[in-house]
This record gives sequence, C-alpha cells and structure tokens, in this order.
Amino acid sequence: MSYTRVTLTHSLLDEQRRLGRSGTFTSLMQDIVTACKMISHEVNRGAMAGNLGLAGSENVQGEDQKKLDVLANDIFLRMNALGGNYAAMASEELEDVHVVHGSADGRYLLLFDPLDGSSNTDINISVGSIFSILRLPDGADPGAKGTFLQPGAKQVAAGYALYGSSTMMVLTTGNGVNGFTLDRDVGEFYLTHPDMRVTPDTGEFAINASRSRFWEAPVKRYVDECLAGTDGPRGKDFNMRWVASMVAEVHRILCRGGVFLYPMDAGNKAKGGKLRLMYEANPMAMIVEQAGGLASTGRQRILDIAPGGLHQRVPVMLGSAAEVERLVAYHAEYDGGR
Ligand code: P6P
Repeated sequence: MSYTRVTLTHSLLDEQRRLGRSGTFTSLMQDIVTACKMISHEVNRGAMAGNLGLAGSENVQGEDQKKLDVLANDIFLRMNALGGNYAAMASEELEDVHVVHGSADGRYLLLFDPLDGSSNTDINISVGSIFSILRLPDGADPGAKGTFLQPGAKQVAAGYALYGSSTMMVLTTGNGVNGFTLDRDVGEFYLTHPDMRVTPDTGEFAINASRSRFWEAPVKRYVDECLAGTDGPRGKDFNMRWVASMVAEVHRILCRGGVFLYPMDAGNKAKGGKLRLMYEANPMAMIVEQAGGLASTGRQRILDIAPGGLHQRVPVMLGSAAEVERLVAYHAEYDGGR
C-alpha cells in the first residue's frame, strides 16, 4: 500500500509550501534520512555482518564504544558532509566540533547521538539516532564549540530514527510532529503517524528504579505515589517501563502518553546528570513540546537552558504535561522547604 502514502520528502515539501518556507528543510533532511537508512541496514544485519560487540575504543564520555557506535558515527559524519548544508557537526562520540571543509554555503549546524541506547545492540532491543539542527549565526566560527552553545529553543528542527521492529523517523521543524515508517522494499520513508500528540495524562512512567537510593526527595515522592496505586494519593494504578534506550521511551510516550525521568541524583550529580543536553535532551524536548507535552529538569524548562558545554549533562523529565507539571510542583515545594 506504499503507493497510497506520502513520502517524507513530499511531507516536507507540503509543509514548506504551506508555511512559505524556502527549500531548506528538504535538503537539510535528505542526508540525515540517507544516513539513518544506512544505519538501519547495519543495525538490522547485526551478528550476520559482524557488527556486534565492542570496538575496543572509548568515546569522549569515557564509555566503551560498540562497533555500531563507531559505524553509525562515521555514517552520520560522511553522509551529512556531502550535502553542503552543514558548516559543522557535533557528535556524542567526538570530543571536538567536526568542521565540514569546503562547505562554503553551509548555514546550519548538526548535532547528533548517532546510536542512542547502544548498550542494547547485542541483545536485539531497539536503539536509535537523535539529531538537532541549529543555524550558524552570521559571522560565527563553525569550528568553535561556543558557536554550538545555543539554547534548545533556537533549534530549527529535531528528530530521531528508531531502529525497532520497524524503522521509523519522527521529525519536527517547529510545526508539529510527524512520524514516518521505512518501507525497505521501496527504500522510502512514508508518512504513517501524522500530527503525533502526547496525551496530557498518563498511567505509565519510565525511570531506572535501581537508582532509587540516590534520588532527590521530590523524585522519590513522585515515584512512591505512582507505586502506591489506587490506595495512594494518585488514586489510580501506574505501569512502569524501562528500555534503557531514550529513543524507544520517547517514541512510546508520543504513541500512548507517559513520562520519562532521568533525574540528576546523588550518584551522577558530579557529572550534572546522565543525559546530554545538546544532542539528547534538547532535540527530544523540542519534539515532546511540539507534540503538546512538556520537558523540564524539574526546575527549568529544558529548551531555556543556556548551554555551558558541548557535552553538558542535565536532568530530564519529559512527557505528558500533567505529570511533568506535578514533578515541577514537587521540586518547587521541596526547594521552598514546604
Ligand atoms: P541506564 C543510553 O545510554 C542512554 O543515554 C539513554 O538512551 C537511556 O535512557 C539511558 O542512557 C539509560 O541509562 O542508566 O539505564 O543505562
């Protein structure tokens, strides 16, 4: 039935015509889409292509790189340099900025986590790629880290690819959120989830509960109330999920609501938290807010954070608006001594 569906390119062109925009977004997205198709192919080949296991190297985060981390990073860098749209790129896997030489007319910056959730690659659980697009400010040095340190509210587009039971791309250019599914036989992404919305209420939360001994009081209060179920202050039962793949958690929230928490806690406070602001929290916050949800540190809207470093980590609480509002209220009560 692919012939009856709208392709990702057509969907972007429709949006540009409707919004009177230039042809920028279509060309900006083309190389990202090709990179994600290539990564999907390599992830899906898995053991058959010898793609599993460790690469024998560490990334800037001090994390052991999987072979697929390195492969996905190389694919993103190479494919997105070809289109000439990007003046420079920043990756979770690289300490420094990657300047795109010869990209004289590159007016954008691309930031990405090439393979998020890669601890799952060897156990065949969903992983994904996350990307964020910023403008190159006039006269700015594309090779300077400071050029990238723009608040998430400045993103012109954000999205992710989810390499799951099907490969999907979810994308926002600031005018809602659309989901596309890859038809491998045709090699095209087709619009299958138009205008994705996060339900304001939910009965499902996602957190790594093995860290409960480290949590701050407002987080513990929130989770304990969910666990108390119908007999507790929430008066209803909750379900819990934890995939250890942010892309999979966010996608579930876009599909059926929910709240995802990776708080800063006593165990990761020295690093500022677990998730990275520039290429994990910011793009996911833009997507969730564009779908009617909220994204906060518990004390600040994520998209308002003035970045202090390219690999800065932040607390993340995002998803159904009523739940994030509750978490923010609990943090305010705690900070206010109430
Ligand atoms: P933990 C994956 O490494 C990641 O950055 C997110 O995708 C995921 O939500 C989180 O870390 C998982 O963390 O502590 O459960 O391994």
